Amino acid sequence: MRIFFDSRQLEHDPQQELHNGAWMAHSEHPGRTRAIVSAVGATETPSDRGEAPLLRVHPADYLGFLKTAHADWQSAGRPGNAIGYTWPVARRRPLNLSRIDARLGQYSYDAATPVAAGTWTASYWGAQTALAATEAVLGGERSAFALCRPPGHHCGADYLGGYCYLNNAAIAAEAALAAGKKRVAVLDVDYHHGNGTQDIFYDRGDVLFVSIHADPATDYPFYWGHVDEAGEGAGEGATLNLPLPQGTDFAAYRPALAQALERIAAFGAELLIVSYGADTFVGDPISHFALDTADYPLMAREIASLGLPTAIVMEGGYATDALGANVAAFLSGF
Ligand code: SP5
Ligand code: ZN
Repeated sequence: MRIFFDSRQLEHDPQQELHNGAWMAHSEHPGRTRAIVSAVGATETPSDRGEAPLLRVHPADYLGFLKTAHADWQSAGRPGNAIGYTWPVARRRPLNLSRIDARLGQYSYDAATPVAAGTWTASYWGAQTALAATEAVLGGERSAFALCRPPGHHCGADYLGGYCYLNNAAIAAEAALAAGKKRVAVLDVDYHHGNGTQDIFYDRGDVLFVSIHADPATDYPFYWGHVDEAGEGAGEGATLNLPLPQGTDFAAYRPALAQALERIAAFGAELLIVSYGADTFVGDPISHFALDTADYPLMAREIASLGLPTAIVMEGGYATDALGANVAAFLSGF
């Protein structure tokens, strides 16, 4: 399988996240990616397709914010990483505010997603990595892997969150549509609900979003990923959420996966994007499912049995010591 990776993604090195009321070392660190690189073998560097494919998902003002947020933070005399502390919950509207704290609140939804010096550069090359893998499957590859970092599935069109800044899976889906595909499916198997991807395509009938994840009643991101979220307008029925309880092992995961794949087949997708998170692993330090390394090839084989051209995009997975083996195991199933 062709594997795409750009080492500039390592330039994102966030220092801390707010967790249960205290600052903790950030879970989403460059060592994750190094562990995957050393386990998967040779990788290809993506070429630069520019900002146009990013702008199919994210508005220009959001990209502008991301590019300068850390420098603006430093100009305001602040130490460390840029992070918000006030959020416009009521009647959020596109005010053109200049104070960095106001801009951070406008363009984010949590305090777990700092903007560091290398965040824009890393996110940009992460998106290019997703585009390269998508182009490979559009060009006839059966499957390709985008080793993206930072992850993408929690951020929406104009907000960051959940360790995510650019939505790599959504950028990939839009690229496939721009290349002439009529129907694209995104299957999100990260432990956490892919709220950003869901939001981007919620009212769209051309992109099916299916997610298997920890029940948001107990797990981040809490507000999204409940079973009754099924899309709206032209997207009515083109969102499917399959939340599962903490403790779920692969035997209990499998029926949900079968239901997800049935829906994707019925939708008539011409291309599949898989948001793959290895945080469903039993040893993940911030998650509570019980899948094992040996389950990932089985999971992948079932997904591959759809017979669709498939671009796999890396999302979460925080058990760094097992991460390389888990990703390699998943890819081996294709
Ligand atoms: C892409 C992805 O998997 N994002 C996950 C976002 C989870 N956000 C916060 C979960 C709370 C756990 N915080 C633990 C901090 C320990 N350093
Ligand atoms: Zn996750």
